[in-house]
Amino acid sequence: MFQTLAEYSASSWEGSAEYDGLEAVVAGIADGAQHIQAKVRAAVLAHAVGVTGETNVQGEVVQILDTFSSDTLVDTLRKCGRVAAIGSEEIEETVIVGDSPVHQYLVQMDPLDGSSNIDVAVSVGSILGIWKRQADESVTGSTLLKKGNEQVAAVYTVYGSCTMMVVATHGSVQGFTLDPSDGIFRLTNSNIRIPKKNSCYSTNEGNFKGFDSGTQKAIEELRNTYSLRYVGSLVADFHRNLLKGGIFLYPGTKKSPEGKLRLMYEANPLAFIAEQAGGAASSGKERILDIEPLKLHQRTVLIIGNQDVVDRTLAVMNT
Ligand code: AHM
Ligand code: MG
Repeated sequence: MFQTLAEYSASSWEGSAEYDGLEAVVAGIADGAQHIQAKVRAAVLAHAVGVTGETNVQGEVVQILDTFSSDTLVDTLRKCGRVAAIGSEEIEETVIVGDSPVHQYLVQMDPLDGSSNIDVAVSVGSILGIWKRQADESVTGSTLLKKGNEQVAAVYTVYGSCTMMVVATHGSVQGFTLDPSDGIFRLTNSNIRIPKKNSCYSTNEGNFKGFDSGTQKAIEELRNTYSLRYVGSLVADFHRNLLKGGIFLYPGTKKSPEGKLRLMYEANPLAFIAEQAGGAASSGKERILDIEPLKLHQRTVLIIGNQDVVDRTLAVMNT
């Protein structure tokens, strides 16, 4: 029998000072993910695909499901009673929830990553980084600006051919699959380690001309060595590479030197998960988890996956 998420959380975190209250936060995410996956699967029939007519803080078109996913996770995280503040891709300012001693956690999230793929039934997901608040730390807009290496946990979900949730804490990466018969997440992929063998590279080859010459050289080498696999949903590309081995790159271009992806709620959580699974993540200049954040919606170049292939790629890029 597969262990349930609740059983796993209780046996791993209950009574631990480092993870006190994490069980409630992860249960809140699981609850939100269930609602989101149901809405994503029913979206076309419920007339819930398409745009809201608004643009988000990054100037990107907001989908109806982006807003639904953000509101849902803010609500379930608020209700879990352990979260002090939330940063969301869809919300310009920090959402401040509470500052009593039980509000120990800070969450940064991309509520629905890859949402431009929804209309065509391609996998999307949610990405969340989890930090701890110091006991006496006040909760303000800048409380969320902590380095990735201070994360205590990170989670992503994939709404694909099945719904999966991957939960990482220090030294542990566990994969749970939603059982559609009873709505319970069950541990199906325990102790995930990124395979030693790298099988693919994932990047938007359409941007090739805009890359600098070092990046072009590195991609040409990857092209001649591995298969190309690119979904265009970071969470789905990352999930495949984590389970099968692979490297994902979203380099900067002349037009957007910092690339497209966001540091706090895309790069940091996935970098934390990759490192706990034996992989690596870099901005091309430094380890993702060491970047000093300056603003909530900051962008970064992201190169993430198998440690040896990330190292080799960086070496070629920087020669
Ligand atoms: P989103 O968070 O608004 O969905 O945007 C991020 C997405 C990532 O999921 C994906 O890796 C990337 O955008 C794809 O971008 P491109 O279409 O430029 O390849
Ligand atoms: Mg995203």
